[in-house]
Amino acid sequence: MSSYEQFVIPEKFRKPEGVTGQVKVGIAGGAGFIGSHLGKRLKAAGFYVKVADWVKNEFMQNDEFCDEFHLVDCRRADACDILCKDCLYVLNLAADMGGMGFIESNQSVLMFNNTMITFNVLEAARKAGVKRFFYASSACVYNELVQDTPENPGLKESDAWPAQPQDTYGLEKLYAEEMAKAYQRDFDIQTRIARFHNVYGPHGTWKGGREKAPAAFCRKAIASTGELEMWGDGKQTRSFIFIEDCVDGVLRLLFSDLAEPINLGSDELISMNDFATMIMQFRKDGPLPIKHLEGPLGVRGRNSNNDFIKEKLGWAPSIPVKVGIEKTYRWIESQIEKEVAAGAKMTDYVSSKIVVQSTESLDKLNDAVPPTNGAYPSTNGKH
Ligand code: NAD
Ligand code: GKE
Repeated sequence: MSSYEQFVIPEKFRKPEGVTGQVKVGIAGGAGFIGSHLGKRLKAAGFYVKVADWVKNEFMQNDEFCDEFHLVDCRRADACDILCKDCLYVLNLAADMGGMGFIESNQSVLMFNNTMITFNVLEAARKAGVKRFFYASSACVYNELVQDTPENPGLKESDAWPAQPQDTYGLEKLYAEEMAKAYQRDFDIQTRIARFHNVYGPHGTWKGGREKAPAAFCRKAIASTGELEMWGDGKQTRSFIFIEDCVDGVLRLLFSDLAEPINLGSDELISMNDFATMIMQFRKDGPLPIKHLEGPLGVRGRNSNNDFIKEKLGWAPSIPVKVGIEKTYRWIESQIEKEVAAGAKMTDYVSSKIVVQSTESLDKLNDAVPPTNGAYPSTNGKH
């Protein structure tokens, strides 16, 4: 089955017996990249979408992806109660997250923040009587020892245990998975867990340090002139899933019977050198030489094994990376054009930053408003 055929949510979930009016769905982190795409899709399917996020979406008005927006901090139980009230389904997409320029240099703060979010959203969902719960896990849960060569044959779901994730980001995700599984065993709540493998597409973070390789390479290919900078020797490998496949996969999983964590990723493995070269084909004057720099590298090779998702859902992501990355490139090009017209310089975009850890978000835990000074740089300071 092609992923271009969008999943249609079965009527029994859209109009369940005994529910009058629109079914309410809550999305924690719903102003973020994946959360806002999911909100848009759920709204179009007829759901009433509630979003809780501590920032507003940079690229869309609230009514494009939700019916109700709560500017709140999901590390707080009271905020999560507001989100989950009257919801039949809840999706937790909130996390303090980013690519290699963020997760390696922010190990303590992100672990605290994400643990608080994990606890509070799930417990609020249980208290509110939510029936189905989705948790956004990550390929970062996998044991680093099975990711130490570029020729990764594909990580199977069972490769997560025995556990040795590379960073605290992955360890927290693994713990959160276990918590969701335990809630399902012990309480009247169905939990669904997907391990995303590097999701990319329009509206994703593309600058500031939290962006991942797809957006960073597009941005640099657009702005660079002599050479394109890259962390590492470029022989490290990954697979990348386009946002449309990701949204479709989340909905297929949420409304399925599959209660075990599954990979939600592409199995199209590519080296960073080949990926950057592919992206540079979209430049008017062709590819540039690659300049390799020291930087945070992550694992040596990571790929998704999709046997389990095919067996259980009869579907797997299939949008070729070349197709998805061209759409992403064109979108980033339009963002750069806008910023340059407003006074930015092309040279602002040729290097990637590493986000330095700050305790600002910890210090503001009990404040009514989220931190504003760049603790969440994807907002450009807008709240
Ligand atoms: P994102 O940063 O665009 O979205 C996360 C959202 O969570 C943001 O809007 C952010 O403001 C919000 N958030 C963070 N802390 C919050 C808090 N305390 N209270 C309220 N909102 C808060 O990232 P994304 O790419 O959309 O990722 C969504 C989820 O998927 C995250 O859980 C992430 O860890 C997971 N994931 C993403 C990828 C990927 O490649 N994008 C890969 C693996 C896992
Ligand atoms: N971000 C980024 N920016 N990465 C670069 C850059 C750059 O400018 N130049 C080279 N790279 C290299 C990184 O060093 C890494 O080896 C590879 O590209 C991929 O980096 P990434 O996209 O930032 O993130 P990873 O795939 O290593 O890890 C991400 O995995 C996801 C799950 O698959 C995590 O950071 C999480 O965002 C997420 O859980």
